[in-house]
Amino acid sequence: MSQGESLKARAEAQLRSNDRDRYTVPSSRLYPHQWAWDSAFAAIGWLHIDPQRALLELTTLFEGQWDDGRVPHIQFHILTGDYFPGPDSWGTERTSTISNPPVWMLALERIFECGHGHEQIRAMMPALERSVTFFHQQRDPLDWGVICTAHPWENGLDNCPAWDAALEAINPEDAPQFTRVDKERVEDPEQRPTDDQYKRYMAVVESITRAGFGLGDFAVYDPFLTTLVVRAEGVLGRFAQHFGMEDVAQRAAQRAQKLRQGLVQRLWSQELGRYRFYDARGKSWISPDALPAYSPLMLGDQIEGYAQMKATLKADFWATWPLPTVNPSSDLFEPERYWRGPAWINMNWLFAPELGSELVDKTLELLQKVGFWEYFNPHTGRGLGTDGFAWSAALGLDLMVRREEGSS
Ligand code: 2M8
Repeated sequence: MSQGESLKARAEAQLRSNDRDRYTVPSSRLYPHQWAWDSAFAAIGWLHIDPQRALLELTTLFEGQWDDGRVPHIQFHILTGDYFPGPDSWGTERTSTISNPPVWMLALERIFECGHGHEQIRAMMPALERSVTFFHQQRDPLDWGVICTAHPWENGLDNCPAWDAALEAINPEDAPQFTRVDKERVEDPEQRPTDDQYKRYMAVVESITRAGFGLGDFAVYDPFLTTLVVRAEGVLGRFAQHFGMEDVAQRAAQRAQKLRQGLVQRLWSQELGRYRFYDARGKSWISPDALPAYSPLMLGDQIEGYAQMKATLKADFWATWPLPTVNPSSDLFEPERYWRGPAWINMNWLFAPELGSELVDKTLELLQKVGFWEYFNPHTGRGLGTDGFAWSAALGLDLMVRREEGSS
């Protein structure tokens, strides 16, 4: 068996071990429920094993969609009490109250372009559109034409330095009493957020509940989430065109255009050569030299700053095992702490189409050597967080297939 074949076989075995029949858990030990963006990434892996299983992953995900369109970031299909915060803490029966980057659209596009699920996707079109319009309707409090994230857990980069200032303004004492379970489930609790950060996360959850599940005390305009909403609109538009739904295609194009303009007019900084975040509650700019600040690169070479950002990523972010989530030369860089420096396979997958085959080769080499860890020290390659992590396996599998197809 070649190295590639053995990595494929291991990725398949990993996904099967995280499989809960209708959905995939990110990690059996640390994250034993259905997370939205993890599930979408898992579907991309399932596509290469069993396309019907990939579609089932996403139809299960949409069972949890709220009437206002939001796809909740966690669904608790089984009430096990083995994850904190569970539904009681969110004030719901079965879901969290925030959404996640709408990468389910990217997963559906990958399934669609491989020739599967056309009828299911056609039937899902109204739900898909609502999953994206939710962000326009409920995540733009200043009417800037950009999307904000309502909780560090909403855009998924939980511990990213972009949230530090806005979290500082949250009173940790507003959080109810709670006991964390995550720290017992990783080898080294130092790789997880601190207790103080957790109190602030929970205080933000409380504020969202108080706001009737609208925006609470945390609202940070975010180039990463905005970029992924633009990409989701692009997929929606292409599906709509394929199905002859001209009005949907037109609406998606208009919304995408508004966000592209908003990104450049509101968040681009010529001086820094990257995009900034803006704290809509504290009314202040946040400009960490972190990977998500470069994410509009994913929108292709028509976006402001494309060449400059690409050059920076290929120079400053080109660690032994790219891509670090914070520039290694920045004071904020911590190579082993969750989203503050480590490399993550989903970020590599998202950036790979723009950064090319070297990134894909490095990513696959890392997975081959180290295994399907949650995140990786970008200098040493050490696997961090939990092992047996679904999206590392699923996206590794997809990168392998793309490399073979010559389309990475
Ligand atoms: C991490 O987030 C959860 C909360 O949603 C946690 O720390 O408990 C993040 O890495 C997030 O991006 C990911 O979706 C989730 C499950 O893998 O874990």
